[in-house]
Amino acid sequence: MRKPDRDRISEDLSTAASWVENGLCSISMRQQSISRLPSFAQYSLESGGKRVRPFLVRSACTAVGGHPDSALKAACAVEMIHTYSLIHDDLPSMDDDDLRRGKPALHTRSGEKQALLAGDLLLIEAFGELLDTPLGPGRVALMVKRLARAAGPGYLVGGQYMDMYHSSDAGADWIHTMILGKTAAMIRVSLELGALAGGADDDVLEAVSAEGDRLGFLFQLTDDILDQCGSAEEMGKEVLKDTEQGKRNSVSMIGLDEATLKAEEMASSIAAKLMDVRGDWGKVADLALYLPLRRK
Ligand code: GRG
Repeated sequence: MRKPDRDRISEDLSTAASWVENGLCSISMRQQSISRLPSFAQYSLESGGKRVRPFLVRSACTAVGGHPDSALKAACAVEMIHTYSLIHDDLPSMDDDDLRRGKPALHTRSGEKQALLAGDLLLIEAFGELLDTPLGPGRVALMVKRLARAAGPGYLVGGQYMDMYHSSDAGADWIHTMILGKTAAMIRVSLELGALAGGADDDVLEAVSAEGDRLGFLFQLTDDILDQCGSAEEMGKEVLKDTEQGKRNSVSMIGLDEATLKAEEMASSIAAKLMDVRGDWGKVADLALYLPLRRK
């Protein structure tokens, strides 16, 4: 069985982080300024974060033989939408968190109107960036379509709505649908956009898309485990949130021990499936194996 090499994964994550952060330095919102709004968005974009989604975009692109340059705009777009979702999720009318990525959440630092509008800006600008991908219009259109679907009512926004109106007797299916929307869609689309940028054919795209959903579910499972037994210092955000709010999640449904076992089993199964997909999916498989071991 494949064993994750922690040092190599940290190195790969850090390479992807520097790569996308370089790309984010030249996004167009910085050139158009009739207000201070871009600087608020910039604060959140530059507040760190693991940059897991850009890592997935980059790794999927190279897995199918593409050059990372073709995937940079997609990686920036995905990170911008992810950051918008965190800014809006932290607002007092949503999950009401003051700490994000180890720093004051944007609304705490700069105000609620600023945070709301900075999130709007990032969502719109993400599509502007993606459209600048240096590939033919047909391929870019496919990428835009996938990203719009992942960020829309069937997934990210719809999943967030479900989370906001959590019912106390939510069952396993309801929770699964919420996670597919709130978390997995942005993980899945990261792999999809990277694969599209690298020139993947339909068979590879669909195989990777299915594993993307499972990887996203695993990501949330390990996030819920860390919410129970991780630390706010390491996570850079408040912990025990779901318990405090009486929300059921993938851990409270089955208990910590079973959830830990499930995370390990899912990780091995995803890694094995990915290694069967045409191309070199080793980096993504290693990330799956690393998720149950992560501390932040
Ligand atoms: C407001 C439309 C809208 C959506 C919000 C992101 C989100 C949806 C909610 C935040 C709470 C949460 C647990 C979301 C699930 C996804 C998740 C675990 C996000 C955190 O992602 P990380 O750990 O964060 O990759 P960093 O800071 O490393 O980028």
